[in-house]
Amino acid sequence: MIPRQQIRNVAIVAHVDHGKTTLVDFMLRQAGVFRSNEAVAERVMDSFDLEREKGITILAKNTAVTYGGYQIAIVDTPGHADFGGEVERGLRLVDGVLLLVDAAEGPLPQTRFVLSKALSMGLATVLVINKIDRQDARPRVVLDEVYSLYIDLGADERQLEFPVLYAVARAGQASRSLEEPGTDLRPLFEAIVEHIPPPPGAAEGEPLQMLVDNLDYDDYVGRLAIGRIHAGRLCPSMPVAVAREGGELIPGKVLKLYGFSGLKRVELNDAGPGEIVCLAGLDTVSIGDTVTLPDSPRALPRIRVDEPTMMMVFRVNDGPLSGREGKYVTSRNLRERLFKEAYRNVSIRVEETDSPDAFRVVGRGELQLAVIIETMRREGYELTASNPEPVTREIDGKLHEPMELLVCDVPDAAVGLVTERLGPRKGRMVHMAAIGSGRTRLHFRVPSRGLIGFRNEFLTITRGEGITSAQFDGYEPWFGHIPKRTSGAIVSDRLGETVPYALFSIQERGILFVGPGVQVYAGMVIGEHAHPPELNVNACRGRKLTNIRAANRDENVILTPPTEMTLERSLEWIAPDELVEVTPRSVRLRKKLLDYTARYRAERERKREAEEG
Ligand SMILES: Nc1nc2c(ncn2[C@@H]2O[C@H](COP(=O)(O)OP(=O)(O)O)[C@@H](O)[C@H]2O)c(=O)[nH]1
Ligand SMILES: [Mg+2]
Repeated sequence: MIPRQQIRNVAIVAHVDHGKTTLVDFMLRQAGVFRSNEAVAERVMDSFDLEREKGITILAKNTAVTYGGYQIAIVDTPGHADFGGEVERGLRLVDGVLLLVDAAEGPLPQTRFVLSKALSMGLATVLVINKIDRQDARPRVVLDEVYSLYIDLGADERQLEFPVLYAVARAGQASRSLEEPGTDLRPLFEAIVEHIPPPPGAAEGEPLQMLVDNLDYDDYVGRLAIGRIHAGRLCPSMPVAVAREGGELIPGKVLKLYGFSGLKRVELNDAGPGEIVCLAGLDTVSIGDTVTLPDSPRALPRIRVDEPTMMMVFRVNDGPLSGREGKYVTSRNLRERLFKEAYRNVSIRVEETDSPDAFRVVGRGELQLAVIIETMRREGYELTASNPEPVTREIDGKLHEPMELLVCDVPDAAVGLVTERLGPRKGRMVHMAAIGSGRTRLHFRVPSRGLIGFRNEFLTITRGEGITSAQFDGYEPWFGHIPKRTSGAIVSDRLGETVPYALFSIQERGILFVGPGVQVYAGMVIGEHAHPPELNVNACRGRKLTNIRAANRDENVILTPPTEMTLERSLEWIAPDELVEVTPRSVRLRKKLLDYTARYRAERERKREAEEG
């Protein structure tokens, strides 16, 4: 058991890309976790496939190092707003945070979110102004901006006395002053030991209380519960009880007890208050439960996270090509998998619908839902997903919708265009300021649904030079109609394989999403057309062959390469009467109603209703 005074539990929080996971790399390295000749992947904590591919952190994960006789547990957290629930979950493990802020970008929406959570939980903070090596770094201005943020968030005097470090995480250097460049991370470790308090003690003889904060799985010992001991003592083969939601108490036994050391789990003989541990043997445990004693149970407050704001309907893939590529295609497969997701992901909710084949999946944003779909398709699932919709609320009898605070850093020349494009999306500018280097920072309040598909548009109009991020920012009365997409769909009118000759003429009518030799079906969306709602085409029509023509039938056909519709792009692009069909090997777009006549009738009906108002 580690004496409580020697424990420091700290989370690293920041806006996305401000350098959290890189800093953890060097903390692990400088704490001697790796052998000097050991090859270690960059951002080693981003161990999840999708994290490595996207270059972002998706799940909060913990590790631990020893420094000068102290056990420092480190929780790396995601910086993207969609994964805010992971930050809230991670903060329940710690007594303080390292708040990282990029010396050029300064505090951004997620900085505000993570700091507001840390301050409201009364956690100690250490400010790390990172990336001071950047050409456009402005550390002094950024320090002022961070101070104003603390004050704006209502930090009390004690919370305002935070130490400041200047760092180059990518070089493993930190320093207390800008004048003296750092050589290693010792000043950071010192600041953690000095300024992050040890975990609060628990009275001798207090019954065991361990809050389950995360779940994992081990092929040998099965489900693992990760959490922090708040009181009492834990050891292997000890009888315990799991206090569940609603007060139910499930008896169990600790099979194995582990601590964390670097990237490894190490077996422990016992552990006490303040330690973050991992135990095996409780197969029904879920996040938020308390592991306590059967004869004197004492549950801790559960982990509550902010309400989700974005919803999609996941449905069994009932398209003509369903079941060809996936292992899991039935509604029973889908239900089991989705409820398992909700079980281990605190910021996801799954709800039944009136159809046994469809489930409402509610989360923090498009990216979070897209990550779930991508993970499931890699596991072998097939499904269809509807376009993302905001989760509305009735407040004082009036329909309200979720709002976002959108911050855009753009080259000065793009200010007008960005503002103009946010107009029809009901975006209102609330603040504008120059941030140097010919760039302007714009703040908008926008309905969440107004931002669906905006990310790609923003990158196009700022030619990739803009940075944008958004953060949930309360509710406002419904803003009325926001056009999701002004263009129409090019729809295949039959089942078959696309041929170059047919595509050649279709491509003049719009942008194609498919090339030749692709399996299509009636009702499948194969491109974008200038005029809504749709253009029905035969993409499988070959050239009428005569003897003369057979020889050189396709020589004059030049096809424009199709626009690749990634999963995220597809989810942003589809209209309410369309779906994204997802299988392990394909992402297709389709109309909800595959039959043209049925769509025609539905469109007529819609128009009639619109006229009747
Ligand atoms: N210039 C510079 N880049 C850095 C520094 N620290 C991290 N980066 C880069 O910033 C990017 C995002 O880093 P990451 O650790 O993933 O950020 P996170 O999203 O906060 O975890 C990566 O390309 C890093 O190499 C630094 O001190 N200076
Ligand atoms: Mg990260």
